[in-house]
Amino acid sequence: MSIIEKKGLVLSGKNGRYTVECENEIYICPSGTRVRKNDGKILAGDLVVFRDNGDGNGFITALLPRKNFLVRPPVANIDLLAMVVAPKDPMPYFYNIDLLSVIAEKNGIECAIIVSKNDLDDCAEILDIYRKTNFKVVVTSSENGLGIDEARELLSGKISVLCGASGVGKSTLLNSIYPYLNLETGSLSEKIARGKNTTRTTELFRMGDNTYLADTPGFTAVNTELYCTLDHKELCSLFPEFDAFKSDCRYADCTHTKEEECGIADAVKNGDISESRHESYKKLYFELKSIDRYK
Ligand SMILES: Nc1nc2c(ncn2[C@@H]2O[C@H](COP(=O)(O)OP(=O)(O)O)[C@@H](O)[C@H]2O)c(=O)[nH]1
Ligand SMILES: [Mg+2]
Ligand SMILES: [Zn+2]
Repeated sequence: MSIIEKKGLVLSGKNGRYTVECENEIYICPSGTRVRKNDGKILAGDLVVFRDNGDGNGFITALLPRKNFLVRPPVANIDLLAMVVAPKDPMPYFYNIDLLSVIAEKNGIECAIIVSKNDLDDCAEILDIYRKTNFKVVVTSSENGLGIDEARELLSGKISVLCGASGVGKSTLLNSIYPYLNLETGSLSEKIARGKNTTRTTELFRMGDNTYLADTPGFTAVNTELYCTLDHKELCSLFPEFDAFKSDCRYADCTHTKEEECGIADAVKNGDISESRHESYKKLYFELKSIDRYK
């Protein structure tokens, strides 16, 4: 009998057994130790080659190259980091958003801001800040349906990681975007949150054709990996909207934190770069600088 090899998308994995989707079918597949030894850990979002056993089971024979991955949440081949932010309940904490955007940027992942709860309060501050970045910004309210189609469109055809502080309205938003999925309120986040306490695996949820979502319970768990991989000297390049103004700095080695005649600081004064983003930059710059990695 000939062996059929197929290409599939890993949705989840635990204890060396993976759930792999291929042409709308689900296969349960262990992976060979040789694959894990040569190619490393297999993550949700990975594309793999597997042997179809013909009975719903398979066997992973190769891990295909990734375009990117995150350590936490552990997901590969991410198209979009969608950060959900509300004007209040809870109040936005812009530093956390910017920190996440830096991690995304470092990993070559596009960022978007989904403003939630627009019915609750004025979103002008959030819009002022993020419309000056290259992030896509969508304003929504699950209460009155504003922006729900636009948010669905934003996520469509992509593997997205949805994140945002607890209570910001992620589960409610997903129910508004995908009512036909009948998700229990909180089901995505809570399912993952439970999983996180015991393992570090993450599950991708299929929301529609070629549309997958991994949502994460909160902002809290990203810092340590970040500090291991980032250098304060590269930080400026991870705030993409700063780039156009760097050439206006007087000093070639300008850190854009306190120098005179700094193109970034001038752009903030002129309203081309948001002050909040620059504040996040400076805070993170000094935090990274103070870490002695060689201890
Ligand atoms: N006014 C208003 N309340 C919302 C909206 N979206 C969510 N909520 C409420 O905010 C609370 C937290 O929502 P939830 O979806 O559980 O947040 P999560 O923790 O991010 O998943 C719930 O009480 C929701 O009813 C919205 O668009 N407008
Ligand atoms: Mg939730
Ligand atoms: Zn400068």
